[in-house]
Amino acid sequence: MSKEELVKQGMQAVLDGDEEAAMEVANQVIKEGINPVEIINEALTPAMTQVGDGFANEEIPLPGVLVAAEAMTKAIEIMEPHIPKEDMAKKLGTIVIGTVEGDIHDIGKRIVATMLRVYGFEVHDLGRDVPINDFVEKAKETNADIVGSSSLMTTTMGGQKILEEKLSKEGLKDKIKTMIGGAACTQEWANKIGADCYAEDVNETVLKAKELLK
Ligand code: B12
Repeated sequence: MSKEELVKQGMQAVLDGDEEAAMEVANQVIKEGINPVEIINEALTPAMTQVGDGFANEEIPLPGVLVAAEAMTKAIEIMEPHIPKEDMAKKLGTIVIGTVEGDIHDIGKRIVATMLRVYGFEVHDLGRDVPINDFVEKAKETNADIVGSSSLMTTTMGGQKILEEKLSKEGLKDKIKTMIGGAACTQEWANKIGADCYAEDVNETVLKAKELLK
């Protein structure tokens, strides 16, 4: 099957929230020797973004979002071990990432974590609903270069400000760069709290993470 056909089917599987179809596409991608990154970028992420927008416009109900997220996650789980990894010797840096306390949205953060790994970063993904202290402790433990936090809700983005304050208090702001992302965040918010950078999507995240470490 051609890549174009798999992109089309992958998109449709996520839009329909069809887990079986998404897994079938993932298996086909591996069988055809296609780089899974292309399918994640060209099919799964745009489809999930479309579903997210549909939910925001009240065109897609909540269960529709959940099945779409599940279909996407299953496909990524199958493909992730087959993503060509950069030579470990070329490790670009260490990143601790997570979704802030009180916030369970993790689809975008997981995509970001996967892609950062693909592009040569050592990524420690703390998951979602992560206490702010855990970001700081993990960063110290792993000697992290960057701490990335995701927040999709206005009610939880305050956690990112607390994170900046805690890092400053521990004297770590000079050593560790911070990145923020997720639907609630903007460049203005990053400026306001003193985060080193804001990235709107996965491609910008990878680019800016590389820039931060230059
Ligand atoms: C999917 C979804 C859910 C799913 C989450 C499933 C999961 N496992 O993640 C479920 C159904 C569980 C859910 C629950 C809720 N949700 Co919801 N949800 C969404 C939705 C529709 C899509 C989010 C998504 O996955 N988008 C697709 C991904 C690919 O995009 P992304 O997350 O933005 O990630 C990209 C970038 O932001 C960036 N990025 C992401 N993280 C990071 C991190 C770093 C460091 C960087 C650099 C970049 C980066 O890169 C990613 C890839 O390109 C959004 C709407 C929206 N437009 O965002 C609402 C939305 C975020 N939810 C919302 C709300 C209110 C809720 C609930 C409170 C609903 C309720 N009443 O129960 C609960 C929250 C529970 C909680 N405590 O967290 C509101 C938040 C409003 C606000 N301003 O505060 C939104 C905006 C919907 C709306 N318009 O009302 N939700």
